[in-house]
Amino acid sequence: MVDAPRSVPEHSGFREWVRPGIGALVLAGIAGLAVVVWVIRWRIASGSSLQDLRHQPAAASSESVTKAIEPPPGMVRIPGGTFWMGIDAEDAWPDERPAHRVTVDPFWIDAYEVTNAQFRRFVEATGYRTTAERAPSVEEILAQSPPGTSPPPAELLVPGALVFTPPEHPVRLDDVGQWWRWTPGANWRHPTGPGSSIEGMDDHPVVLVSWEDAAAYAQWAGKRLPTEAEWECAARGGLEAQPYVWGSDPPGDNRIYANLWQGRFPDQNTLRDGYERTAPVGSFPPNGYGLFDMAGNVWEWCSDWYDRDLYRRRAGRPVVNPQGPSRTYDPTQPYTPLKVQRGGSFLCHDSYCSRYRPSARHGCAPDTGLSHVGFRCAWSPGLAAGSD
Ligand SMILES: [Ca+2]
Repeated sequence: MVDAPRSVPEHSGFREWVRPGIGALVLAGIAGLAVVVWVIRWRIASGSSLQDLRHQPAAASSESVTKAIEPPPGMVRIPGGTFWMGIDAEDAWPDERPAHRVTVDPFWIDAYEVTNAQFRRFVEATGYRTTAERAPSVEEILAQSPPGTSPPPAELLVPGALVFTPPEHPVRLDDVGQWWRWTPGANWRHPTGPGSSIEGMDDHPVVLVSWEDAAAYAQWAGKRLPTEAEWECAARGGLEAQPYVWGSDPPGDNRIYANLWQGRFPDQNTLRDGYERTAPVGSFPPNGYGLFDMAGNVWEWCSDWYDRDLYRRRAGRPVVNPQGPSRTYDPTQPYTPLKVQRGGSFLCHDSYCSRYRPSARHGCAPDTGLSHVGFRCAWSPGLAAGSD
C-alpha cells in the first residue's frame, strides 16, 4: 500500500466544513456562534495580509547588506539533479499525479525543523509578532468573505489560533471540527492556549506559525523557504520514486520511522512512537541526505502557491527549477489563497491522512498557524547574510 486516501487530510477540509456551518448559523440568527466560526474561517482562509511583513527586520533589505557565499550552520547541501516528482500510485491523491521529471540546482536546506529556541531568538531580535498574536479586524474578515456577510461583533475579534483538541470518543472523520478548536490566546509561546507554555521545549519545532511568520524568519536568518520541488527532492534523500522518505516499508505500530499517530485517530493515541504532539527535532533517524523529520512531526511551509492541478499541466514537458504556479487553485476552497505544506505531522495516521509521504501535497492559507505546522529553511549562495 503506497497511499490511502480513505478520508480527508488533517485540516484541508476545514473550510469545507466551516463554510456550510457559517451559512446555517447566520441564517439561523445565532450571531455569537457565527462569529466564532467566522473567526475560525478567517484564520484559516484569509490571505489579505500576505504581503504584510510589517514586523520584518530591515536587515535583509538594507543597501549595506552583505551577500553570503557560505551556508549558515546547520544546513545540508542537496546535490539537486533530475528526479521523479509526484507518484503514479493508483491510490495516491489526485494532486500527486502524474509523476514527472523535475530538475533542481544544488541548494542547502536545514537539517532540522526550526525550533522554539531559534524562533525565540528571531522574535527577541526583531520584536516580531506572529499572525496568531494579532487580532483580526472586521475589514480583514469581510475582505475574505462572501458578499453579504454580516460583520462579527468586535469583542470576539481577539488573537488566537486553531488548536488540536482530541475528542474523548470516536468521531466521524469527515468532521474536522471534532478535533480543531478555535482557542483565544493560543500562539507559538502557548501552543495549547493560555496556561500552556514551551518551557523545556527549546528543541521542539515551533508551531502555530503562519507562512508569513515563516517567511519573515527566513529572511531575518538570511535564508528562504524551500520551493516545493526542492523540498521533495530533499525529502527523497536520494532514493528514486520510493513511497516513503525511508524507502518502501509502510509505517506501523512496530515499524516506527517518524513521529506520526498510532492508535485510532483522533481520540486514541497509543504513543508507540513516544510522542503525543511534537517531538524534539531529530528524534528519529534521518533520511539519505541526513535530514531529520522530513516525514511527520510537523507540516512544513514551502514558498510555492498551491495548485491542485499543477502536475497535470506539467506533464510531458521539462521542468527546471520550478518556483511554483503564479496562482493558487483548489476548487474546494475557491475564496482562499493557499501556500504549499509538505511532510505531514504527528497527527498523520494511515486511516485518515497518509500525507507523511514525500510526494504528498497540501495547501493552507498563508496567514494560518496550526498546532501541527512548522517549517525549515533553504539557502542558496548570494542570499543576504542573516542573523541566525
Ligand atoms: Ca506520535
